[in-house]
Amino acid sequence: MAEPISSSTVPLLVSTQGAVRVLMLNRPAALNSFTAAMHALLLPALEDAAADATVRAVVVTGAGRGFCAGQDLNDPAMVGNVDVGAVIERHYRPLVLRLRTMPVPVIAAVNGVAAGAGANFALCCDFVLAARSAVFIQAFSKIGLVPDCGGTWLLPRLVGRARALGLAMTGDKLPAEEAVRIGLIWQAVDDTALMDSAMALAQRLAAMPAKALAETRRAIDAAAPMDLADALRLEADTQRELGRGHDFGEGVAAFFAKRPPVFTDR
Ligand code: T3D
Repeated sequence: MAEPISSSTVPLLVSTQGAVRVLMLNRPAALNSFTAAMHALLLPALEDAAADATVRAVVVTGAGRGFCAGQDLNDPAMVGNVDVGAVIERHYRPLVLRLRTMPVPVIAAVNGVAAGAGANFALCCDFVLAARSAVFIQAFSKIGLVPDCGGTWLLPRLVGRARALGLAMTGDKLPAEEAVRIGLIWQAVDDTALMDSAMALAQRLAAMPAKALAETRRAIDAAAPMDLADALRLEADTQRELGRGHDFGEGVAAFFAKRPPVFTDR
């Protein structure tokens, strides 16, 4: 299990509260923008959470007034004649694929501005809870790029083509409450209630059947390009597998015994 890291200069702070792993991006002076050093900690921290059977939910958040301003445009690894595609392949592709295949739910607690890859990093998570003062910005067009970190795939699926194009082409700030209204994120809460709300949701999810939740994400993502017949086949296959697991038996037994279930599959 990862130990809490206390040094304030470490770009990622990792802590554990019960069954919840909390990852805090920690470069507040640069709005927690991603550096190679932060990436070097972030993916392993997710791998570590995925491999630790005691972890049943993950919360990602940011230190200070911002959530994440995307790629650090000052990172020495980025300055000069850089192959931007290589940066995406090296850092963002594995990050997105890891997030979308985590064996436990991941919640983004967006405490402030989420821009560029920072916005799409949050949108890759299973739940996005945002402070009411937070804004989401597809900042890429302002620097001559297209949405990355999964943005081209996620945005139209979340809000439809018209809004995806509007957000991506203008790079305008989208306030948290408007993001909820258009279906981009799960919830906006008072700024002071953000972490308590995120932790309460995480603890609640941690008591649920982790494997079924991860399979729910996988099935919903996989069904998107399928026709109905194939999606029904996928549902049957997934239920067949889950039906053989401990958690299904436990859930049904707990229901009839009128007691809380204890789920363990992962
Ligand atoms: O090669 C590649 O780039 C590939 C990867 C691409 C993925 C991407 O994420 S591309 C998009 C990169 N992100 C951006 O373009 C966003 C840039 N930041 C902003 O537009 C603004 O900072 C915000 C709208 C996010 C917030 O504005 P505001 O007024 O609240 O804060 P600020 O004053 O602009 O920023 C505060 C500090 O953070 C400031 O530093 P200073 O002047 O106090 O020393 C600013 O330079 C720094 N900062 C903000 N964003 C970044 C950053 N430093 C480095 N990189 C950043 N992305």
